[in-house]
Amino acid sequence: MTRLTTSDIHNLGSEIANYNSDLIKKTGSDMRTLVCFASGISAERFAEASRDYAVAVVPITSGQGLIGSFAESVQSIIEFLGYTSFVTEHTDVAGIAEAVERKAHLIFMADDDRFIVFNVGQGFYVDNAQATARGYVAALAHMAQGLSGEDVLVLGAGPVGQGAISFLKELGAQVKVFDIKQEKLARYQNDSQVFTELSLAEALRKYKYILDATPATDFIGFNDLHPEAVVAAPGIPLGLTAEAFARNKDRIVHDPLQLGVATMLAMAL
Ligand code: 2YJ
Repeated sequence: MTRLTTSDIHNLGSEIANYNSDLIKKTGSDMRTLVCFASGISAERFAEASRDYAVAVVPITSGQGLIGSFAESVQSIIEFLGYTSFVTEHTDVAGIAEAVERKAHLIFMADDDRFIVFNVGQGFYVDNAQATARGYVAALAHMAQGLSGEDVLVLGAGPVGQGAISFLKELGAQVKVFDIKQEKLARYQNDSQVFTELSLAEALRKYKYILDATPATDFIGFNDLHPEAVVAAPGIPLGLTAEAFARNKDRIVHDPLQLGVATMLAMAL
């Protein structure tokens, strides 16, 4: 994932209820329902855990340093889902120590390469790429009213694309994958459930359901897409041109952080 900037996430906290309403409009389900589906837990379990779990977010200064309001944005997503959370006063290792002292059960933290949530008591972590993949597949499946037997084109076979492909297979979709780097497709050569596409232009026109897991920008124009295209686009920046986005916006789920973080939370329980 490309490094987020402050402008990608400014107002995220104050806009979260609108974001959720928009998600309901597009998918028929709210964020909570989607992340329960993505993580395979029940709505009851998700609600019950909110009473037991305290969540910390630790700002991390290493590498390129803090992203203004990153930790607070993560916190606002967690709180919107009904969980108690705090951003530690300290950063880095001291922040992790503070989170444990303040009895956090889950600790969110991100540097320039990885974004994880660590489950302290149970000793495992969930990576943002994996969670984002599952969250966006959940959104696509709800927009499509089920993906069993449906063709789905995955663009990009990096960590998010790979995670999406395995969840799509679980859901019984017919997975098609394209990556500009052909060597990334090698892992699917002997996979009878995944078909490798060699022409992006042909694949884009052919398939209605698309999951864009590339970090590339502006490479999908309005006329490139299937007329009824439905798109889940976790990649930052967006692969669709401004025109393609504007003309399909009721059938596109795309955000900088929300669905990925919400799914991390559900998967970490
Ligand atoms: O704590 C902070 O404010 C910063 N260290 C946050 C850095 C956030 N990291 C990113 O945006 C990177 N692109 C890593 C995300 C990996 C997602 N798979």
